[in-house]
Amino acid sequence: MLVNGKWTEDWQPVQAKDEKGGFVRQTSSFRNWVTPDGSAGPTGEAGFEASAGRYHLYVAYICPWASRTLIGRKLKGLEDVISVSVAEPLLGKQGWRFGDYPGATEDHVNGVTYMHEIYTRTAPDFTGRATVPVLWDKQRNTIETFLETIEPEGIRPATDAEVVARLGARPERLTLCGHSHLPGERLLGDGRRVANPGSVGLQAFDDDHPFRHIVENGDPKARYAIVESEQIAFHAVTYDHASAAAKAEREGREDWARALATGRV
Ligand SMILES: N[C@@H](CCC(=O)N[C@@H](CS)C(=O)NCC(=O)O)C(=O)O
Repeated sequence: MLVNGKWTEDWQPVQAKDEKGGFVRQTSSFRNWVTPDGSAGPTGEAGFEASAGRYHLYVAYICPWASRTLIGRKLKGLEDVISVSVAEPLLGKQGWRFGDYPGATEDHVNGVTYMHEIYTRTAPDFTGRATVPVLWDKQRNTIETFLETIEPEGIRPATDAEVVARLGARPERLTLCGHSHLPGERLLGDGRRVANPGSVGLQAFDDDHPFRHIVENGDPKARYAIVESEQIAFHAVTYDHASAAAKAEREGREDWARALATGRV
């Protein structure tokens, strides 16, 4: 199981029994509802709107609860609407695994090897079992980058439709975002704007979450932006990047040293 986000090996699942030996169902950790308009259901957070292609189901065929969700998906005609990844049919030392056991699949959405990684992606300090089934919201996950979308093929500019979906009903005329370190601005058809001021500290990096991708601004200047009465001015300033790179090198970060010196990985 996971303890404060760390996988605890050799833990064997022990299912609770009542005094007659009957099965006691454990309370699910994430219990939210998908509703027609994203309003709250009886429990959990609001905001999970029914939307074709938005959700991904993680199952293991050996698990009766997971199999029931597959039956429900089939009976409701949702096979083209909800995608599925299938874990291998054994609970190993690290729990459910995506691998090459016949009938199992890779994790098509997050590219993880173990189911517990899905839990810590949502709740980095999660404590509890990493069970199947899980219904995963692909849209919220991609909010980590706003003006870009990260896919198995790498990073690409988000489409306007993706940016609109991430903004939801936010009324603000200007939304500032971060994380990708790529300065830029997007004006949407409804007049709302989203801007990324860029990064002061790091002009290039590579990352493997949620998929391997590379970000490069191509020069070492520090980026920031100033917003004044709805106008955003982007700045790229020269500074003593050589000293910063030398410090990174002294501290054993050659990757950062190169990124600081050149803006490339
Ligand atoms: N919260 C789930 C629990 C389902 C469940 O217990 N799944 C089992 C397999 S049938 C599991 O993933 N066990 C993993 C573990 O206990 O570590 C539900 O009620 O739907």
